Amino acid sequence: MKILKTRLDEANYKKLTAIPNPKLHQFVAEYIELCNPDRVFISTESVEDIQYIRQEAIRSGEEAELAIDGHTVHFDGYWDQARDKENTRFLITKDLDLGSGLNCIARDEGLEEIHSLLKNIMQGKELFVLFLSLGPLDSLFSIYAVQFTDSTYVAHSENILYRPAYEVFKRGGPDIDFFKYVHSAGELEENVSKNIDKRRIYIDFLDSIVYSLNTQYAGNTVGLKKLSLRLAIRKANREGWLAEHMFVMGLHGQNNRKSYFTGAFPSFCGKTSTCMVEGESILGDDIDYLRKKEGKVFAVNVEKGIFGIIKDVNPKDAPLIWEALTIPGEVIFSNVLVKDKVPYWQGDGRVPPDEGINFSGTWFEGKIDEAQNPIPYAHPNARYTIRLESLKNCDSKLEDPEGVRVSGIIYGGRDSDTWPPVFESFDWTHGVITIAASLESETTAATLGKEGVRRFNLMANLDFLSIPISRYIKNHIDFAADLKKPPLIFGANYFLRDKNANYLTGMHDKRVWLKWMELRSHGDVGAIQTPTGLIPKYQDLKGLFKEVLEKDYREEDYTKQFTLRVPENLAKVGRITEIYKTRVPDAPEVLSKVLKEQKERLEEAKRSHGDYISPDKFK
Ligand code: SPV
Ligand code: MN
Repeated sequence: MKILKTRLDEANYKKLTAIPNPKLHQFVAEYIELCNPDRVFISTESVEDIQYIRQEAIRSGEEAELAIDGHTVHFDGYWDQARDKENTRFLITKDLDLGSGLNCIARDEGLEEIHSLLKNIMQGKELFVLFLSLGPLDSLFSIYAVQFTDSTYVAHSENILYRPAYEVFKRGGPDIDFFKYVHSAGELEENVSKNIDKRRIYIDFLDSIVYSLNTQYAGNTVGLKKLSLRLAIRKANREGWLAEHMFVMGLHGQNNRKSYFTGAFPSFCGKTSTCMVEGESILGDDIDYLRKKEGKVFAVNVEKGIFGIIKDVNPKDAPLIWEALTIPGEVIFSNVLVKDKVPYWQGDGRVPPDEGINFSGTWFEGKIDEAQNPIPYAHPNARYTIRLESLKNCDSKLEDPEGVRVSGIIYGGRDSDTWPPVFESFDWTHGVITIAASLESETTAATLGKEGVRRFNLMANLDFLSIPISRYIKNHIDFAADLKKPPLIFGANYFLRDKNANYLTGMHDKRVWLKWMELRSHGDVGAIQTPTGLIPKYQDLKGLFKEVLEKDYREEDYTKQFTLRVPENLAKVGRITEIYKTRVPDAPEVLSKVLKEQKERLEEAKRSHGDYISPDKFK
């Protein structure tokens, strides 16, 4: 308390001590001493405090105002445009078993390194302390969190993306348990983190703290986003629920019926475009918590905003996001091109200017980087940050502390040749194993390295796993195994191609696949049983194409899309079996059994019908 009294001015001391929580005071004092900021701002949820952070973001230069009221732009450094997997490490002790394949460092060594990097790192800066909630307030799902940051951009983003919880901390007294994040952008040069070689994201489970240093990119810095997902996966593991890298959306069915679905897709595979399709409603695009109650599964969105990929947002393909980005209101654009206070990005449907300011500083057509590579006018991972409520299709249950009842779970990846556009598993365990735990996605030009290489990414959550893979799969299998009517599990693939590499489905067809899944979750349509799962009947899809897209759906298109590709499916079972055999030797026994059964069904079908089996053979 003595430290707090000397380091905080009277108003901020009052705000902090209005929360009667000694653990919190201890934490704040400890890191103020270490980081040594010039000033400390304790943020309540008052309009003035929220407004102060917005203004400071502009005054400090981490954000700049754009032409439209409420819009700002932020740039991350040239080498700070994405999550840093290499320098994201778990601090481990001898008795902390994370299994193999995770990036770890001994806790003593990691803490020593981090604490020495943190020493005086905030000198000359203002520290912001924020109180926030993961999930809706006052709910069984809520996890509370305290964010330390010296970045006005990070503080501002958190206020857009998460629910404020200062009042909850005040009411909760000494009993509130919370996640903690200590972030510093480090030394800045032209408002971006300078010491990228000292970028570190260290996760300490024993203290529920994540440290993030010398970076500004939100995926590395915004504590409640991916940093908390790693902490939450461990908490969920202890407490018997699931923390997932999933959207959650409402699908609108007959007679005003609404059914909620969640969905996991690796980055750049159509996740946001799925939960944003016309005619349905969105609760969240990135992270959910799932819990069971009275034999049913419920989900909440951990966030209340979107930190979304802006590439390809244009009036035709993403009209609702486009609208939210072009009317007055709070929006942070990041890593776009700015000319005359107007932001431009790839795929926005406009002709970009040939010069402006971008993530490389002053940019001009033909500019190259140190490695002689051309610098694009906007980064492919450029983003926007908005509140969900600024979208017309925001679902009314976003803040419901009960969450929404989950009818189905969708897993999708970028897959040119194996999965059909949509299919359902035989049951929960079959879905967890052959769809979720078998999820792969092909690399795109947007990621480093070769294009079209398949990457294993179970539940699209591999980057965030903080428990052994075997345990994570077992938790999924167990989660709904005791439910009479667990959510249905579906696979989706928007990237299927024919032999000549032509896409077999249209951009908007996902609207039909979603409607079919909604009908299935109520038992309103039948399905055809194939060796890998249940697929739609032609007549049902024909009706839906007419109803939803006003399109005549031809049987020959259906046949091409839903033909069972036996060699590709066998190859997939082989790959996945091998991955588990080598990387997860302790995987639950049922995994190899279910994969083996899938293989046998495929081999039998091949004996009867050959390599490529049209759906009518299974009728
Ligand atoms: C993702 O890459 O899955 C994102 C963006 O949602 S990030 O915040 O970088 O994780
Ligand atoms: Mn994500």
